[in-house]
Amino acid sequence: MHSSKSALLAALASLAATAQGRLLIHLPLNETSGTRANDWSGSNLHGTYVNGPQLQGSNGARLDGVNDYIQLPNNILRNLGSLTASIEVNIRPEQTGQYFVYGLGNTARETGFGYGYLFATGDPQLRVGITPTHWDFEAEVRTNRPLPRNIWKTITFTIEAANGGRLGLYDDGRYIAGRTNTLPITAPGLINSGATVNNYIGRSVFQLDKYLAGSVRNFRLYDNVLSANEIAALHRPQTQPTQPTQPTNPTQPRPEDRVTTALTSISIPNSDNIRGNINLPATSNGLAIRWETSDSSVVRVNGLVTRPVGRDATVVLTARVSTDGLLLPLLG
Ligand SMILES: [Ca+2]
Repeated sequence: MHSSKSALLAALASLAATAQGRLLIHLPLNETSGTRANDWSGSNLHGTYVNGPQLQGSNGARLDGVNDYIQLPNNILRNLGSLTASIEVNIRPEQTGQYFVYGLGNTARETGFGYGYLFATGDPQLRVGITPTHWDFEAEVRTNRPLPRNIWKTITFTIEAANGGRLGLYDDGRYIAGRTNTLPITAPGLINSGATVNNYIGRSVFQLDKYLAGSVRNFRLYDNVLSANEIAALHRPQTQPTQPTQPTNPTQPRPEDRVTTALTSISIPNSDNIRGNINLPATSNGLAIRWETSDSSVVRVNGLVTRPVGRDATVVLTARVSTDGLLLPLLG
């Protein structure tokens, strides 16, 4: 039984030549094995999975809440005057205590306390902040409620240190809060003159804090404050839970139906406004996908994007799915 079909999947209409911020790091956290969290930004700022988180592909990295975290490279805040940091997090009900979704900065050796850092946490309210020194100098933004459990949330934090300074907090791409205190805002790059070694996802810079009991994916760091539209585009619709591997109905679908279902299930986040590399899925509905591109100088079939200079570009990606059972390798 063999069926083959292809579909014109997406016309990438506005591959913007003029983004407001440069993407410094993008960790999809979609690995399924190994200890390297690959950076798709092109900066080669890969992270490291520590203490064995469960790597669940498009469902992200599941951190156990005991000691799992992702170590980011040293000094990633160096030279940053402003930034946008964004992450998707799905926190579990078992999370208690003080914890960070991510913390970038340093831990004081003598005390085990954070000293110079920025962070996001979900409790007792969703909150982000930055301090050049101790916690009581955190310039912060907070909401009035905790991060909800068992749902993917896109949390985006902006720091604009110039022009008097501004902080922003966005929930699923929507601006929800401005400053909630009046402490001075530090440029991220001024934290310990840019030398930071305790850069974590899923772990606090305070040694006694809890670890994150939740899943994370798509950590992004930009070197400037993105526009409201760009931040809205970082949020993607809820990904459906993974389909059960065994259908409850014993009747096997016809091959052509499986192919059609696989093709219609493919989606590319933000395909109308591509700014970084694209996460092109290798499979859909259990079938391998073979990608073709109309312009490999802009978008390669492995999802690597070379942004055209001074113009927008339209690239047609074609997904080809068949039931011949061969897992076709993605070509570079
Ligand atoms: Ca562990």
